Amino acid sequence: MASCYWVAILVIIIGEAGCFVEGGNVTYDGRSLIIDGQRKILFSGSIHYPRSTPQMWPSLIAKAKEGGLHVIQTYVFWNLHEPQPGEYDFGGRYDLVKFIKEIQAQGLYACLTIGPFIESEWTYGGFPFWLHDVPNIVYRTDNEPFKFYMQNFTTKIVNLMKSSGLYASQGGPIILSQIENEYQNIEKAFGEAGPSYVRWAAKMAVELETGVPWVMCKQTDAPDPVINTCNGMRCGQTFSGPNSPNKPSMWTENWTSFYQVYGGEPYIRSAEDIAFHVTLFIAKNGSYINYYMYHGGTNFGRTASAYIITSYYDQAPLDEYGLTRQPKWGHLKELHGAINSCSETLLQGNPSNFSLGQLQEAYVFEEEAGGGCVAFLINNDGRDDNATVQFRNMSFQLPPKSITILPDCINVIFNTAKVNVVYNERRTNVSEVFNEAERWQQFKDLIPNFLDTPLKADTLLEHMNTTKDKSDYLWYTFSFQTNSSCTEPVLHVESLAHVAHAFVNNVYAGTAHGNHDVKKFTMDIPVDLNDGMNNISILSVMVGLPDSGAFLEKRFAGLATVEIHCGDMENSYNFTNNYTWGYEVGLLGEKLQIYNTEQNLENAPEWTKIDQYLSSKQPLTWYKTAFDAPVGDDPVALNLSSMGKGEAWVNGLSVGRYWVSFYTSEGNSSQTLYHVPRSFLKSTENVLVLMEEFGGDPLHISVETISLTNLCQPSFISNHYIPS
Ligand SMILES: *[C@@H]1O[C@H](CO)[C@@H](O)[C@H](O)[C@H]1NC(C)=O
Ligand SMILES: *[C@@H]1O[C@H](CO)[C@@H](O)[C@H](O)[C@H]1NC(C)=O
Ligand SMILES: *[C@@H]1O[C@H](CO)[C@@H](O)[C@H](O)[C@H]1NC(C)=O
Ligand SMILES: *[C@@H]1O[C@H](CO)[C@@H](O)[C@H](O)[C@H]1NC(C)=O
Ligand SMILES: *[C@@H]1O[C@H](CO)[C@@H](O)[C@H](O)[C@H]1NC(C)=O
Ligand SMILES: *[C@@H]1O[C@H](CO)[C@@H](O)[C@H](O)[C@H]1NC(C)=O
Ligand SMILES: *[C@@H]1O[C@H](CO)[C@@H](O)[C@H](O)[C@H]1NC(C)=O
Ligand SMILES: *[C@@H]1O[C@H](CO)[C@@H](O)[C@H](O)[C@H]1NC(C)=O
Ligand SMILES: *[C@@H]1O[C@H](CO)[C@@H](O)[C@H](O)[C@H]1NC(C)=O
Ligand SMILES: *[C@@H]1O[C@H](CO)[C@@H](O)[C@H](O)[C@H]1NC(C)=O
Ligand SMILES: *[C@@H]1O[C@H](CO)[C@@H](O)[C@H](O)[C@H]1NC(C)=O
Ligand SMILES: CC(=O)N[C@H]1CO[C@H](CO)[C@@H](O)[C@@H]1O
Repeated sequence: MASCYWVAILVIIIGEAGCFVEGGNVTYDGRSLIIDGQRKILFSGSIHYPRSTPQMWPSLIAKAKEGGLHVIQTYVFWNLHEPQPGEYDFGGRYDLVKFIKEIQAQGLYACLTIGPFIESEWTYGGFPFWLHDVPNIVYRTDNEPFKFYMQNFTTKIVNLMKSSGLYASQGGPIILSQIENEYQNIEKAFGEAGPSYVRWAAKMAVELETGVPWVMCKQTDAPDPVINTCNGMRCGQTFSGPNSPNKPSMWTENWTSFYQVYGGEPYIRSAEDIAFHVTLFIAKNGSYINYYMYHGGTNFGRTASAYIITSYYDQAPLDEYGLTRQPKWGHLKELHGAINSCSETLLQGNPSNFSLGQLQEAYVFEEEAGGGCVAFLINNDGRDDNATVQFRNMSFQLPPKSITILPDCINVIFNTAKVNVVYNERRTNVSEVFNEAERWQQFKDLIPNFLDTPLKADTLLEHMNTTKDKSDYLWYTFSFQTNSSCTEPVLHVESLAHVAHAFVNNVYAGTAHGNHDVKKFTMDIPVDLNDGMNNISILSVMVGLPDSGAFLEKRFAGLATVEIHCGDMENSYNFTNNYTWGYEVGLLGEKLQIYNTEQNLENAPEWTKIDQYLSSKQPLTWYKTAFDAPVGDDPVALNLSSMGKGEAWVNGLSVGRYWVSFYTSEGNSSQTLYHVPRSFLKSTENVLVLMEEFGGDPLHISVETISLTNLCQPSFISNHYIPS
């Protein structure tokens, strides 16, 4: 097909580390991608450059290569790269070109998932918030303003890659690009405009002439020559296949775990289950598999989307700290080795499949007479016993819910349920505890009253549109005259943001919060009112912006109803509408950039000593201390289990939000350890600053190092097997 022809130049270049990377002509047919005329079965893994540090990239990529991957896939994070229209940032953790060059230096391929909508549990799905204020914009549909900015950014990225020679067609490592992301999930919401937007996006992308194929994931109507691919946990069972016989069967996101929300337990997907579904996909003609995530990393700063914890896909083959998680990493490495050893036959052989029993089947790839033969013997029966099957006059014992690989149709080299890898576990070693009050300083943030606020409005304003995402925090304030007939007053607040802290006449009155699945929450707290004038200040907090669904630009967050109910309901006050509200965006400490090590002396905050006995009771307080880097190279984490909710900075760099006081149904914090990359640290005098919203106890914070220990008994991990 003419449209499947990709112009390309074959170049061989010498990568930075001195190993050879062959770039070239990337095409495809119904069986696989074809790179320089050679069909390929490719294992890929997602590693997102801003979720780790440039200092970590070489070792993450090296461990991915050692684990048998051929490709590293990353999204491109629009909000980081274009913080204001036409203003770009590609430095430090955002250095996409450096990341791709590191992949190339290690002799791997890259898949660039531009999006530029990426979802990815990333705040606003990767969109810069300024898009919200573009007049008449509707995201991700046939809307001129949106298409303008989408095309503008996509072009910017493609041109950046081209100018660095990074496409395979130029001799670089990028063999694939993605446009849009799981769009079919929301396509119906846009009616006729949905399919026409898909056609526009495909055409726009193809016209950028990258010289390598484009994919659209979860998009069964991806227009030619864009390849439709599968995302999910079990694509060997769920994928309806390519939409053309000329396109290969590709799985662009095979979830190794699942993202975790505050209040949620980690999702533990066993090595055996992943190996089963990957092997099934290969057995059914699949030729490309990407692990989402291979390394999840850390949602530094305020980059996580609504209610998503700071640690991202810690259960991936490489954990948050970049340590190999066993047996997951090793078992998949063995699987990749087994498939690589017979990939020639898989790609050249004729596929056939037949039944071996009620719940057993064989998938066979056999070359012409005298050639190779590969068989996959599948036991779909999850019950305890082995199934005995006959295959080519030989008897095989197939363990429950497993696939056995025979690289020559005779000998077994791998079974997905048989783990031959030594299990490991993480250990922490406490390096320093800050349990002396003298080591800490504190700064109590200001609670603004109605009269102090710079912005007034006669209605409740929408949270995101007011903060412009400059801060998680928005103060809603009002003052009112009470009536002595209001007995037992209760402040009633309904909110569509994530958290609300109420202060009455500068005194903390209470807190309420929502959760990832239920957007609206209600707060009813008894309050003490003065006779006469009262000041009510409610701090509305967002824990990340939403990242999914149609009409993201129209989402409403913030306070929706505010009333004071008196003992007798007839005497209630309603402040929801037709009342003058005062607003303040962000906390005073944020405006002072209190977390920065270099302070502007003129308006430097007044830090004070902390009182050992009162320390754990104070809301909205900043804490500061200093510490030395732990000796050695082991990864470092802060143990914040004594804290409530807030954000932490080390040497002015945010290690992310924390929320340890949000317990799971089993009574655990979703995350207590917070990664501090080694590159954030100096050897001595590292400044740690925390913003604590509820009043946690800083005296029990510790700095810890993380290391791995091998386990003799794998029972702990096996118990967590989640059957499919
Ligand atoms: C690219 O590969 C295709 C298929 O293998 C081949 O037909 C085409 O001539 C190649 N193009 C170049 C420029 O090498
Ligand atoms: C993208 O938009 C910026 C202004 O925001 C403009 O300077 C630039 O030329 C545009 N680029 C393209 C490729 O349209
Ligand atoms: C694999 O490909 C062959 C040849 O195109 C086809 O006959 C067979 O149905 C495919 N198998 C699956 C499971 O799709
Ligand atoms: C071969 O595989 C296909 C796709 O998995 C399946 O629909 C079909 O039933 C299989 N055929 C036999 C004979 O088992
Ligand atoms: C299996 O054995 C039968 C008779 O014992 C023989 O006819 C057949 O060719 C054998 N098949 C294979 C694949 O070896
Ligand atoms: C089940 O099969 C596996 C692999 O074929 C074998 O190692 C194991 O001993 C068998 N188990 C039983 C109980 O037969
Ligand atoms: C733990 O840290 C201490 C120093 O704080 C060190 O002496 C000890 O060897 C470390 N233990 C491990 C297992 O790393
Ligand atoms: C957002 O705020 C601006 C004022 O800053 C206002 O003009 C606009 O109507 C608001 N939009 C929405 C959707 O609330
Ligand atoms: C205030 O008090 C008067 C009586 O003193 C009563 O009539 C009125 O309803 C009260 N207003 C509110 C809002 O409670
Ligand atoms: C308060 O006012 C809001 C908006 O006008 C209204 O929806 C709500 O029902 C009122 N509350 C009561 C208790 O009347
Ligand atoms: C708003 O409140 C004022 C007095 O506070 C009142 O006169 C006016 O009627 C109210 N308007 C509406 C629409 O309720
Ligand atoms: C395409 C696909 O398989 N999607 C599934 C991925 O896994 C999640 C969680 O198990 C399911 O909800 C999706 O339907």
